[in-house]
Formats: sequence, C-alpha cells, structure tokens
Amino acid sequence: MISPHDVDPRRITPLNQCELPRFETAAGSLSPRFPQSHRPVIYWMHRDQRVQDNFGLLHAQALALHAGAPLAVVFCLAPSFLHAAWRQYAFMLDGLGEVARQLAALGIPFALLQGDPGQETAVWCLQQHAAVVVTDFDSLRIKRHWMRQAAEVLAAHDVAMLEVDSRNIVPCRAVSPKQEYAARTIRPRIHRLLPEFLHMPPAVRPHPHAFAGHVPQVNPADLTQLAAALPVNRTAEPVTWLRSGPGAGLDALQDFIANRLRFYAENRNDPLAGATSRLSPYLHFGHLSALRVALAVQEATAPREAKEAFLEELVVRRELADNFCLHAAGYDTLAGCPAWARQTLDERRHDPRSHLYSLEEFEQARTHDPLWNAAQQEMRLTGMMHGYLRMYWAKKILEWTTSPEEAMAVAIHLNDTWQLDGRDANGYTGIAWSIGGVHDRPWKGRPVFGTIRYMNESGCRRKFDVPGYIARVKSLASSH
Ligand code: FAD
Ligand code: FO1
Repeated sequence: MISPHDVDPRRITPLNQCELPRFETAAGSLSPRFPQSHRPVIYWMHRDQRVQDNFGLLHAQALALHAGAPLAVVFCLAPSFLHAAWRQYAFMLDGLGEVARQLAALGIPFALLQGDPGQETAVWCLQQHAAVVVTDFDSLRIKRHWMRQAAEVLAAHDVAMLEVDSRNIVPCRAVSPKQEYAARTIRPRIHRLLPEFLHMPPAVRPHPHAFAGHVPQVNPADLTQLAAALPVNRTAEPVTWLRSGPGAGLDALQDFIANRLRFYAENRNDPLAGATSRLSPYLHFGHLSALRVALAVQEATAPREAKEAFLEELVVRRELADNFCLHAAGYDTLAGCPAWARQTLDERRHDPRSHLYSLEEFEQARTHDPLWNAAQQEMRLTGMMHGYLRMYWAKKILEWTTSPEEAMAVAIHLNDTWQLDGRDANGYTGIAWSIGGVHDRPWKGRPVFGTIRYMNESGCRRKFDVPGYIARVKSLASSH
C-alpha cells in the first residue's frame, strides 16, 4: 500500500499553518486519526491534469488510505485564463474527459466546478468536510493568487492545504531558493539532485473507501461542449491534427522515441526536419509527466548526444523556466529582465525602427517579412511553432514595435492566444530570453537591440531551408 512517504517531502509545501490531522508516528508507520467519520482527503487538480505519475494525487491517496478515509478529485473551470481561447479550452477539456473516465474506473469521484477557482474550490471542499486539501504547485502569479485565496478560506475552518510539485522532475523549490542567473548556474544544482528524483512513482490505485459527499456527475462527453459555451476568444479555433489527453501524450512520446529522438542533436533547429518531440501541449496541460518522458528517453536506443541534448531542454531549460517565474516577480514584463538588458534597451529606445506594426498586423501575419509571416501562420493554423523560429519570431517583434515593453506585451498576447502550449512558464521565460536577455548575455551592440542577442533571416538560412519552410506553411494554409 502506498504511504505518505512515497512522495519525497521536498515536493510538498504547506500552504497554510493548519496542522494536518494528528498522526501517531509509530516506528515507520503513519496512522493519522481524522476526527469524526472519515472526512475525505481532496486533491485539487489544475496544473497536472493526469492520474498516473501525479505526485499530488498519489500523496492525497496515501493520506486517505492511512486514515481509512475517502478520496475525491476536484477541477474548477475558470471562465477565462490569461489569453486562453476556444482552441486551448477545447484541447484541455478533451483531455479532462479522459482523466474523468480514468478516475471513475478507479472509484475516485471527479467533481468539475465552474467559476473563480480559488474561491469555488475552497468552498466546495468545506462543503465536503475535507480533512485536508492537496493541490498542484504552479509558479505563475495567477495560480499563486488562486492558492493563497483557497488556503485562507480553508484556514478559517482549520483545514490544512498542501502543495505538491508534480510538474518538475526535481522540485522547483528544492533546486534553488532564489532566481538562477542562467542555465549554467542551475544545471549543476539540478544534476546533483536528479539521481534522487529520476524514479517512476507508484501507481494510483482503486480507492477502497467510498466518498459520501455529493459530486456533480461529469459526463466526459459533455466537456467539449462546455468549451464551446465559454465566453472566450473564438478566432483561435480548436486544432484537429492533434489528439488530446494522457493517452495521446504517451502515444506521442512513443512515436518520438521510435522515430525522431535519434535525429534530435543535429536536426532540432531545423523546422523542416521534424526532429523535435512536439510534446509541449501534453507537458503544458500536464497530460504527460516530464519524469516519465525523461525515464523513457534515458532507456531508449538512441545516440547519447541525442538523449543529452533532449534532456538538457526537457530538464534544465524547462526547470529553469519555473525557477524564473517563481522568483522573478515581473516575469512577463521588462522588470523581470536583467539590469544590463533593461539598460541597453533603454539606451536604444529612440533608435528608428525599420518597420512598425500593430498587434492586428502581427496577428494577421501582415508584415513585410515572408519568413516571419509564415511562422505566425504556422502558429495560427496548427497551435504550434518550431522552437528555433519562436526565437526569430519574438526578436522581430522587438525590432518592429515602438518599445520593448510593447514588444513583450505583443509577443505574450499572440503566444498565449494561439499556441497550444502557451500560458506557461516556458513561454514567459522564452519571450523574456528573446526580448529581454533573461538567462542570456550581452552580444555585439546594434540599433534597437543594443547588446540583446540579434537574429536575422540570413542566420535562419544558415540553419534551414527558409524558402522550403515558407512553401510548406503556404501549402498548409491552402489545405485548411
Ligand atoms: P522539444 O525540443 O522536443 O523539447 C521537449 C520539451 O522540453 C518541450 O516540450 C518543452 O516542455 C521543453 N523545452 C524545450 N525547449 C525549451 C525551452 N527553450 N525552454 C523551456 N522548456 C523547453 N514552450 C512552451 O512550453 N510554451 C510556450 O508558450 C513557449 N513559448 C516560447 C516562446 C519563445 C519566444 C521561445 C524562444 C520559446 C518558447 N517555448 C515555449 C520553449 C520552446 O520553444 C518550446 O517548449 C518547444 O519549442 C516545444 O516544442 P517541442 O515539444 O517539440 O520541444
Ligand atoms: N486551470 C484550471 O484549474 N482551470 C481552468 O479553467 C484552466 C484553463 C486553462 C486554459 C488554458 C491553459 O493553457 C491552461 C488552463 N488552466 C486551467 C491552467 C492549467 O491549470 C495549468 O496551469 C497549465 O496547464 C500550465 O501549467
């Protein structure tokens, strides 16, 4: 039987000062006594939208099993979430439908609420007489607000709330207590701890104690309809080329490992090579755990340099992004950028711009640059953009807007509206890297950019077949 010890305590952070129900700690065993008749343990799912490989759900089940208590899972559908559009809600709710089915098969109730998550979820947990609420860690400001709100409501009724980091292989708070300067400073901290965390977690099991509370029944088929009824931007329509959910995520992982991982080291910067995993939507919505991806890649038959190059992105770069968003208050503004970058951008603030475009012109891919327009088109059509082009795409927005502040706002707006993997620590960090030099260093100075790293089309032509890429997006557009 799983025990609360199965989840490394470095993943777990109390979110209020309430005591967990008393545990009698006999040697090696935890036997919590939840007063009254077995109040349930509730897991509030929001970042890690999966059943297996989910340390938050695992810990909640372990606490419930040791108390002989029921277990329930709750998700709250927010009417808006950053710049999320119909496209992302449809993908997310599709995946949640599969999660609901998997929980039902384990006898674990799944409650879908709607409204302001911090408030709605806390109130529902109190109505179920929750003994303790376990939830996901998230570095984003909006999520920390939800957590603070819920933790306060629960604390007023002496209900403990715990946060568990299931997004990162090495828990974000364990990697470093402060903002790391660059990949080279966080890499040794992660690599030192990796051997302690690169282990497959136990499975979530059928739960033996029935939940007595009232759970609004969720018909998984209805969830996609829910997406269509939300008051969100509908120009970014659902994508049809990609299946959503934990099962599709595992299939995509297997396909990547079998057919493309071995080309990753040398071809990952070529948008036409298809050498990257394209797992980011599944990692963003938590359908797939980075831990499972890392273990599968480690065991794969592929050149060592391919595996190392991939794990550098999946582990070091991805966990550096959470470190940045957790510790840099203004991670989505220039305020989060290093002083040298803010200074150089300031000095170049009044340099003449070769072109200037509005948010609408960018959004409709109506610039003078066919390569930039093709990348924007690819994002509009598919909900994805190849990583190398994302750097070029963001840097040109700096070059063709009136100020670096406007550039960041435009890049975030477009990235969060059109990308399936948007609204993510990786995105705010990728944009801050491209426009504000975060985790980068000064380069040769030039107009507008100052010493921010510059990229141009001839640089892209050295990396890949630019006309070929533009043609491919054109044919993609004509087949839509
Ligand atoms: P692969 O190359 O196969 O990498 C595997 C996984 O590692 C990715 O899915 C991702 O989770 C992680 N990863 C890869 N590169 C990075 C990186 N540079 N930083 C952090 N994690 C990384 N990523 C997002 O998930 N959401 C975003 O909104 C996003 N916006 C970006 C915006 C800009 C301007 C830039 C420069 C990068 C952005 N990235 C974003 C990071 C990266 O480009 C994408 O994660 C990657 O292209 C996703 O494609 P893939 O899954 O095929 O990646
Ligand atoms: N999380 C929620 O708990 N409720 C939502 O309604 C919700 C909507 C949403 C839409 C788009 C998107 O990209 C993420 C969304 N999330 C929502 C956030 C999710 O919980 C995770 O934070 C993300 O998957 C990033 O980790």
